[in-house]
Amino acid sequence: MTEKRCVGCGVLLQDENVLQEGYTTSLENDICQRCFRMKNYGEYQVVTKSNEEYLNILKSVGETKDLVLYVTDLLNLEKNLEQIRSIIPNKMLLVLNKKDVLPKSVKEDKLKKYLEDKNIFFEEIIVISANKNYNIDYLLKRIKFYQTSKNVYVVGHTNAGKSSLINKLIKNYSDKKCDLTMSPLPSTTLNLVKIELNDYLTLIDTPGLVEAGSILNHIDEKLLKKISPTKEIKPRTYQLRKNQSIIIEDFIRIDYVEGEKNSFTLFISNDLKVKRLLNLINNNECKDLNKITYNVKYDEDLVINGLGFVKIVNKGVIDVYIDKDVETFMRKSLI
Ligand SMILES: Nc1nc2c(ncn2[C@@H]2O[C@H](COP(=O)(O)OP(=O)(O)OP(=O)(O)O)[C@@H](O)[C@H]2O)c(=O)[nH]1
Ligand SMILES: [Mg+2]
Repeated sequence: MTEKRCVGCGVLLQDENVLQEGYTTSLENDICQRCFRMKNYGEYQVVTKSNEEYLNILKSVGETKDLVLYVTDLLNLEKNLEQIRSIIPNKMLLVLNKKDVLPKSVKEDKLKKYLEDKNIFFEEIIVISANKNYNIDYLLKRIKFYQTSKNVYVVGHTNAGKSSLINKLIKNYSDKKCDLTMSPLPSTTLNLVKIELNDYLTLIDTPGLVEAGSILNHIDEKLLKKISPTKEIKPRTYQLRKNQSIIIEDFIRIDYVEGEKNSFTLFISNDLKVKRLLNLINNNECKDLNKITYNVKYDEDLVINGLGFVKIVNKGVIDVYIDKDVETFMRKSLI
């Protein structure tokens, strides 16, 4: 029997076990039941992939000489972008996706400069929005310029928008049908999916690395939808004095414990509720969560993996209360 794969996520189709990956009611279908439900009803079924599987896929990409697009979500830039280079030494373009969620005032050149200053080696950095069709023409030109063979791989962390980008390229530049499944849930794509754009270019979608430290892995479906911004973020600025605090929904608390009057600007989904506490003493909200203390220098961001970041203008000390498994870190301010 020939193997048939789901056109949405790349999983091997099977009609025998409803509880296992790749189930479909009939092998006549082109997509698995999970993709069908995501596409038609926005219903999610969580799949946990081991990162080992993902790394093996990346290693196999690294064994080719093909051009690679490393897609990353601008709101969730990785702490160590260059890590990918140790697995994939290929020619690589860094594609910064979801430009549309950052405020329009944020200039592309500034974002590029920020990353160039880190001395990370990519052939070129290209800012796009797959959803809003921004800079996709330019990206295609650069793909053509750099490609070393017909195949071009699209890699990156889960939710970066790899499948969305390929869908957009195929929709814009070919009359082929491309139905890669996209969703705000981690691990949507499950295996390699090859899609021929034309005789000279085949795009290969890959499953994304699931970061253990991403908040996406530690919240329920309802919150997941709330957390992924679909519109331009309206930054929310709070002027805090010592002993004041910000609480995001009921899962993150940021206490300003030491320093002069300071400005905290939140770059997170507009749908998330935020409140300010004017006196943190004797208020125990969220205090059952894990506490991390940061010494903030001038002009830094507190990054909350999977959620976004908080720009802090002056130096001071903050206590962050958050689920112990969610990664946070400080970086030089992006914006
Ligand atoms: N605002 C915005 N959202 C985007 C953009 N591109 C993708 N998304 C959203 O990001 C989420 C993830 O998109 P996918 O294309 O499924 O991401 P992926 O990288 O293929 O994810 P995996 O298959 O899990 O590795 C979906 O909710 C998309 O709608 C963009 O340019 N702007
Ligand atoms: Mg995908």
